[in-house]
Amino acid sequence: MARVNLTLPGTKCVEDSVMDNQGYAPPKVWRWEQSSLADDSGGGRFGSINRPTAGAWYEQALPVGKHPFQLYSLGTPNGVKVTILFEELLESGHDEAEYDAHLVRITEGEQFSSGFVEINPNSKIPAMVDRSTRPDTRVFESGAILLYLAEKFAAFLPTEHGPRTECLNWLFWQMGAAPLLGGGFGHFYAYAPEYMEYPTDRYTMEVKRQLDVLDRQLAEQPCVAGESYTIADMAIWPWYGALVLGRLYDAGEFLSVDEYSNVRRWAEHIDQRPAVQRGRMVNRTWGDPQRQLPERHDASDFEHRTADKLDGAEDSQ
Ligand SMILES: N[C@@H](CCC(=O)N[C@@H](CS)C(=O)NCC(=O)O)C(=O)O
Repeated sequence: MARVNLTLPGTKCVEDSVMDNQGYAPPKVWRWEQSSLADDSGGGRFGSINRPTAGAWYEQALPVGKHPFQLYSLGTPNGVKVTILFEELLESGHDEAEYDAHLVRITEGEQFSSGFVEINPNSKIPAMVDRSTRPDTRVFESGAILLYLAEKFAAFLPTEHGPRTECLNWLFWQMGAAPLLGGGFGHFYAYAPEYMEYPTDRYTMEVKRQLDVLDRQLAEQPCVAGESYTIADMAIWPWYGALVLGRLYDAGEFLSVDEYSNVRRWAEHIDQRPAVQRGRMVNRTWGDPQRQLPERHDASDFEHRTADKLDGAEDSQ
């Protein structure tokens, strides 16, 4: 295999790094070794749901509730963005934003049912159907869902050209940045079957740079996109807010998150919002049972249907 031997000042020789990696060299053509990746021992925590092909694995229709919006999700940071927005809309008086939140257990492969794939061919939560339109409208990708709802209710998205553009700048920043935090840093720090220095260094560097971007932005203003709280804050908070609050990957000390005092101030402020506290509970199946609402079909569910009040609380994720 030919490889350029590239050495930059202050870096390790690329050739050396490759050889350090237990002698692994990629084959000419990569093939899916189903046996090694089909369970959690070989492919990391999510090894059992990884396949190199798209499409449904089995036939099953999605459940449908009574409200205009049907959300199919799980209380991960990407899912929480949307449940926070729904709860904020309801809190601010948009009664037509009532929603059913159905649980999708991604570790069980429920995102590969035919019903789910019909509304999101990419098989990732969150995905949503708006049943108040004719025909129904499917929306997938958390950023697209936030934008869709914000436009539909003319809320949490500035209308003036300049501020609206700035809000969308940060919304799309989050969509591009978070895979490096989740799929990069989080995967190698928290989920990979063993610790590896090269990817850990690479993604730690990037995540700290992203936190610095946010910290500088929040030094000048209370919210990410300016004076007002918008869908940009709702998109960024479940990832970067959770990180500085020490709730993500147990990585607060490792990343020295206390260095980012403006991000912390912003994160703590948002954490106090009642709608955010409710949004964090929806489709959550781990942690304190009183803070888990596996499915939400009514506003009263927060009081009556938390995991501690249901038969047999679900195991943590
Ligand atoms: N860009 C997508 C990412 C969604 C995503 O990665 N969802 C994860 C959970 S946070 C998922 O469904 N994973 C299941 C899988 O990979 O099969 C979004 O923001 O909606």
